Amino acid sequence: MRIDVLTLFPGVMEPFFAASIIARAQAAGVVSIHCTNIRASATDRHGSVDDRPFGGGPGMVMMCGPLFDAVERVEREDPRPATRIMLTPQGERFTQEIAGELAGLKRLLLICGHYEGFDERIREGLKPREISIGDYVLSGGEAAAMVVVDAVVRLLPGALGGEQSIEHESFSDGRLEYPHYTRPRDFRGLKVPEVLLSGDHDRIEKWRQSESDRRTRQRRPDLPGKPENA
Ligand code: 6GU
Repeated sequence: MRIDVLTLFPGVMEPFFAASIIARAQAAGVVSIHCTNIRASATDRHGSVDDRPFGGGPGMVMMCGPLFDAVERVEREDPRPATRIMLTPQGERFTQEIAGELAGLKRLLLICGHYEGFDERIREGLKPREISIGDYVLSGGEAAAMVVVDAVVRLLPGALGGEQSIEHESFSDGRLEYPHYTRPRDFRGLKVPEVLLSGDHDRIEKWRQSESDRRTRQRRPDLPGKPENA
């Protein structure tokens, strides 16, 4: 997969993509991530990418020209058609299901805005899929784009190593994950549940299922997950 990110702050994002699982996935050839500064497509001598809103009002608006140019330039760098995604609080809510959908694509182009918003003709002209990561306002799309890239890349075959770790994790089946423990067995009087030390894999599996169900009911009754083997 190839992922392009258009942003005014490539320097904020690059270190994130150069660490941990995303770095490993890139080194393994599973994904390549390219950040492009929208400002490189500005046409005036000040490098303007935003301007005052017609009709007045507060804040600045992302201009059409530099963004259209940046999209067209970056898309020409690779013949595979890119799925355009705009990060905006007005988009559909990002979920694990959408992450899975995006992970099946060959090329993503993420567009990060700043300021008060995008000129509406960016939506009309570029027809991006609009994604929000939740009901709160960020000062720009960068943090949201990092969330989306992280959630997608770790689903790509070969990105994680032990692929079975994905099957059991929270949200993969609409439920929360069961609790985990590691050494020591007794930490300041806090004990590891006996069942996990029993070596009885049937019992352990049943315990994990029931803890997962209990957590989901208690914390996230809105999730669709149904108790398995019930
Ligand atoms: Cl994608 N962008 C911004 N600016 N704020 C957000 C968001 C995105 N998702 C939630 N809040």
